Amino acid sequence: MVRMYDVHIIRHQRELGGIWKMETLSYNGDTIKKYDAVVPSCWESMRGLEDYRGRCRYTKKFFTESGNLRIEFKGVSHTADVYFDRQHIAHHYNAYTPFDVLIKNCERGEHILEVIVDNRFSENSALHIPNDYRSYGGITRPVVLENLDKAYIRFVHATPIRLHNGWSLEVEANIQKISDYDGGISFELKVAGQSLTENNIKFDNEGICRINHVFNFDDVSEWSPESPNLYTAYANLYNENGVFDDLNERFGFRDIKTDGKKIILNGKVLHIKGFNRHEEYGTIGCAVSEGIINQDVDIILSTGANLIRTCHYPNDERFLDICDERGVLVWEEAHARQLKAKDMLNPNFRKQTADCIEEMIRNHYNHPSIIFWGIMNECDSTDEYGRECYKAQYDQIKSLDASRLTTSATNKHLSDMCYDLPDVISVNIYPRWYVNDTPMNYLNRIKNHIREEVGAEKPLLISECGAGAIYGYRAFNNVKWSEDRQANILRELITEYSADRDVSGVIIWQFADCRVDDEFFSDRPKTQNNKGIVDIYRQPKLSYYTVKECFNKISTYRDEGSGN
Ligand code: ADA
Repeated sequence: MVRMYDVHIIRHQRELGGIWKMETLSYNGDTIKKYDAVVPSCWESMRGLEDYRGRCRYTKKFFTESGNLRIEFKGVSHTADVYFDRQHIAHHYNAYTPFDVLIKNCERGEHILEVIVDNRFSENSALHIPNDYRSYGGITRPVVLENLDKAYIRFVHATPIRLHNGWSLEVEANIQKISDYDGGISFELKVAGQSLTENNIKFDNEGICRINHVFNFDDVSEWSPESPNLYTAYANLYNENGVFDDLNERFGFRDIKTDGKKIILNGKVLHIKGFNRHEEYGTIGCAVSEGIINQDVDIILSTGANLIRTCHYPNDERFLDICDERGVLVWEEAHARQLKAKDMLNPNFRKQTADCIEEMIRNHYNHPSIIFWGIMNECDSTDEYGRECYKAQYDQIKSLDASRLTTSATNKHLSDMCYDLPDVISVNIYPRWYVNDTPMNYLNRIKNHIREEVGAEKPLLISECGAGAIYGYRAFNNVKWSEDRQANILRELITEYSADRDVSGVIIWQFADCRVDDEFFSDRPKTQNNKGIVDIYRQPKLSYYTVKECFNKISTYRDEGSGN
């Protein structure tokens, strides 16, 4: 399944899934071994390739009618070179954002699609580096083949704006012409009982038509965690012969902003209680199905949590669709974790980051569940060059989407030079685990620094805190790595931090144990990050029950005057 609802009814779309021929490649491109691989999947889920870091060639033959094709890859980990009938047609870096390619005037018949996939670490890869999560290999998200007509709707972005007496909805449509066609093309958009029609639309010399319009609504049903009401903008392209393309974009009337040290959702003071979640499951790796995604959301909602942070990269659109429908708030993060100065000086860094941010926001713009765009987790924010990088990314985000809040999780608490840049300050802290200190002593030092030395009067989030536990290891003496110790630490962290009204919420590190790169933390038990409240197969540790007990005592909105 590609998405959780019908994005297209008219446009002819099919998933190029099933078995693809796959072969591992030597350094100079010779075939080492052949496999029958399912797409989407990780090659690490295939016998003998559990630790493979290298290149593979994927091949798929398919039949199509003549005309214009569009092939969209939802995710290839981590670098893709795409060949169509042996011609190189696309290159893409980064596992976590979609990319597409147009093939004009394709002949009717059978064609060959080949993808060379590379998950190696090298100078060519500034963001996929040895890390505390695994950079998997493979075509890990769905591939979609579309048969297009003379033009198609690239995207429709809907921005809801809360007014004193209702809502407005700013709509931007982007349409691309494909074939030389001098007949009239019309555009129609229907949303919440209102419609817009543009006849005989005009294309610029790049073949793009941009349409902007503002709708006004007196009364709508807002999107919120407790009432995730969704609407759909139905867009069509048509001519005298009828409709030949469509795009149906879901969105929600939801307003997120800050007011001093508070985060305000639909006019109410938000109190975040959440989890950091890596997109991964057991031996399946990062190619998780919608069933596994929904199971994770079930477990997370059962604890009383109201937010998931997509640490540390953009997630699959099916995850965002499910969060939209089930009312889970999302901090979606551009791809970066603990990049040091040398990594940020990689000549590919600036472009690879900018591309990731652009693709993330263009493709995920309409999801009401997303309230934060996050960047640069624990990267180098302590010198002028680092600050310049952070500022460039925040500026890019605001130029693409001014309707959401920006943030970045830092662990350079007393030396960070970027606290003035984001809308929300976020700190990763591990008292009782990495630091032998009480939760409040540790936090108060940071708060005093931020308030007094930086003078930042803005919301503060605890974006990570937690402890490790080996699933199944119980102990009377509260020893490190026992489930008992982890549960006790999480109880103390949640109890202390949720009572601090200077803090807008806490996001536990982490939801589930996950595999780490052998080259990074090979001394981690089981080569996993073991701070999950469930293990890699979602078996609950004692801490699941503890977090559930604590989170369910906390309401999603801070009722002024009460302690919660
Ligand atoms: C950091 C980092 C996380 C994870 C965590 C840990 O805060 O942001 O990705 O590595 O530490 O488990 O140590």
